Amino acid sequence: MMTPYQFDSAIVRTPSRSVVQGLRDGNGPNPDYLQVIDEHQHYVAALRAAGLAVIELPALEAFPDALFVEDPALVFTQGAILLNPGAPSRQGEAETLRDTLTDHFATVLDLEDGVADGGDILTTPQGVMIGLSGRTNRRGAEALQRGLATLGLDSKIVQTPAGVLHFKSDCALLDETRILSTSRLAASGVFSGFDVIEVPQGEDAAANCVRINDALFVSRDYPRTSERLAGLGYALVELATTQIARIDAGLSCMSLRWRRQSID
Ligand code: CIR
Repeated sequence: MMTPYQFDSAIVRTPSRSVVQGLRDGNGPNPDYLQVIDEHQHYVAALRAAGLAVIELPALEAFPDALFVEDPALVFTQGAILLNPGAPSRQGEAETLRDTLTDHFATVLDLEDGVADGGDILTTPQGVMIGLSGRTNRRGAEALQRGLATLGLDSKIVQTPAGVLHFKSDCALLDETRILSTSRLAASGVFSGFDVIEVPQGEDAAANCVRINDALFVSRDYPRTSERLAGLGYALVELATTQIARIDAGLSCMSLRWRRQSID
């Protein structure tokens, strides 16, 4: 598999005013709409600065969480897969991406069974990991394996820790050999064969960073994680995530990223 953090293209979606009603675990405060817009605009600017051509889709008031385009679809050089998000309020989001994906990919597959969220999918040089979670069930994961196989991609099904929204809420690929992970996920042994960097205690939400070409996008709210990663030589792009964190989101969630041509 090609290096899975080299990208030249991305899809994002402008936040809607309804984002203040975005799903969250618990009864925390609403995010502020204008501040979400600000966080999103800085993120899009960082994608462009990293060299990506960014397709910006319009806000969808009917779907408060639709700015998190990572969840309703998967994209690869080889093709795209429309998923079936596990949260009932998000299930219509996949269909809203169909035309855009058809415009940019020769192959667009549909998840044939079950539910699965893109936030549960980690693409590594060793294959695609599919985390079972409250949003991705076994039927969805197995259907996804069939779709990935159609695209020529190997995958395996793993478990997301209990109480964690998505597999990638707790981990990210840093480079060909390294994974950033929370201690609770690393302890499950899913990353044997990788060099695992653990997120410092108390900064679990920092695990949802995203490597894009030479840049590592990290949240500026987790200074000990940033210090650790900078010390390892990564070129950090620090971004505000305080508002999207109120609705359980992080940096990977706000884009679908791919490379048009394989570089193998
Ligand atoms: C949700 O609960 O679906 C949204 N409020 C947050 C989605 C975050 N997406 C992700 O981790 N990939």
